[in-house]
Amino acid sequence: MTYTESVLSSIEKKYADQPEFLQAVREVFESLEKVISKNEEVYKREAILERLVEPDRQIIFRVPWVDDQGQVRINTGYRVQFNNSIGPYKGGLRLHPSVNLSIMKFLGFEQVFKNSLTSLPIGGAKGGSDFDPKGKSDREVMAFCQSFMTELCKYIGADTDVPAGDIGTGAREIGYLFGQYKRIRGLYEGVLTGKGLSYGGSLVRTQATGYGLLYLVEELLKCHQDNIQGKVVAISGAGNVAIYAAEKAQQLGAKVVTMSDSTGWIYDEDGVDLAVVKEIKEVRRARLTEYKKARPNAQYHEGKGVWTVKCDIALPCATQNELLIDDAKALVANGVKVVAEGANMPTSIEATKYLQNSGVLFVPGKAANAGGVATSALEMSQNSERLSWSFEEVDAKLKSIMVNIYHNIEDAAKRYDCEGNYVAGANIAGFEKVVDAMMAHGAC
Ligand code: NDP
Ligand code: 2IT
Repeated sequence: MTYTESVLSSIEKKYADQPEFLQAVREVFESLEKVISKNEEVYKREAILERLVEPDRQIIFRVPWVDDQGQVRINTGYRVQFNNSIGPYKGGLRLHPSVNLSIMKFLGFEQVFKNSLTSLPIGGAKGGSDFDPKGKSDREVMAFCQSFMTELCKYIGADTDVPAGDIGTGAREIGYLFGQYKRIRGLYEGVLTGKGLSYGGSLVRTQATGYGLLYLVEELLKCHQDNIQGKVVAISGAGNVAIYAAEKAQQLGAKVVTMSDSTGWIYDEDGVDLAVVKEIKEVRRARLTEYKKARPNAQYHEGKGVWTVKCDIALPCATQNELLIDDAKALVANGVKVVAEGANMPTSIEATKYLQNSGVLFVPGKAANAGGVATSALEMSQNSERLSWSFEEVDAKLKSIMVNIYHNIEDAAKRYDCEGNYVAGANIAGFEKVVDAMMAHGAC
């Protein structure tokens, strides 16, 4: 058994009840096999892989809050501080009923490599709660956020750990969380990113993940003597990442034909009307069923199915494991050329391999969606120097970071004889920087 296999086998036993975490580790370890084998004795002596898969710290806490009926409600809060070898912990907070330790750990683990790929000094973490913001009043969301931060504030800070948004955590939640942090700690500092523009937020952060995804796809196509103009794009999700991915795709001349939410999906052959989607999702926090009222020619379908349409580019931007083997087969049968992940781990390992073996250009989330956290790191820089940069300045930096990421992962794949395998390239390039810092810090 190689060193990589033996560490994987031991965590498969130890964390058998954490399927998402194991899925994320398996994918990374498979890519690292070649890198590790070049220097196996040293990595083994330094216990590099054992340290990579064990978070520095996992904080789990009770979150009590009072609902509008006066009932006390209890949720579980998490912050998994995974690895701070290259900078302060950084990563979002997810508020969704499915949140558990396995999901927090997979997201934290992915974040370590993603943050490394940005080339900025940020370590990896993730947090959140099984609280469901859907259907809650603003006051209930505020009560939850204040209670959550009352505990979380003991563990975070501008130079320690800087959380941000993720599923269910947007501008409203970040505002309440920041207010409570400031009140309890008495510090006005860049402890969260994704803040409002009036209190230290950065221009472009709202758009960053979606825009960054398209900047990377644009570069990928350019390097394959193609471009995005006139391409048909299928997008899943209708949240922060999906909306701004669609916006940039349209700005670059592509036609976006699908979007989805947790209950169904829309198909608009004439191209999705984003102003309608924004009004439904960002303003009214309603369901995509509403879309057809404004666009009678569009179709609305209950349940899954977004990957059954004919498209050139597929951008999964909703959640983990939303693109499975049958979806991959349907996409290939319909002639898809590019799949780039806006969400974290939306494609199963089996579906990923099928797409790669079918000649589809596949870019994993840790590279393709890194524009969000990269712009968060730019927000941290602005907070540190107490300045705000212009939209154009941040956007240009975001674009150059995404172009850089593409070339770094492409180069890493080439160096290890797997040209065009961007999964391997992203894992290897992300690992190289983190492992270098870990070795420099000694056994810690
Ligand atoms: P949002 O909460 O803004 O949007 C999520 C969207 O996905 C919503 O449309 C939601 O439906 C849908 N969705 C969520 N869970 C499910 C589910 N279980 N089944 C079907 N649909 C679902 O989140 P974000 O856009 O911020 O995040 C989307 C993905 O991108 C996540 O994987 C996240 O980790 C990742 N990501 C986010 C970044 C960010 O900066 N925000 C950065 C990098 C990655 P509904 O509208 O019904 O709630
Ligand atoms: O998955 C992610 O990269 C995010 N949710 C964004 C994290 C951040 O700190 O901006």
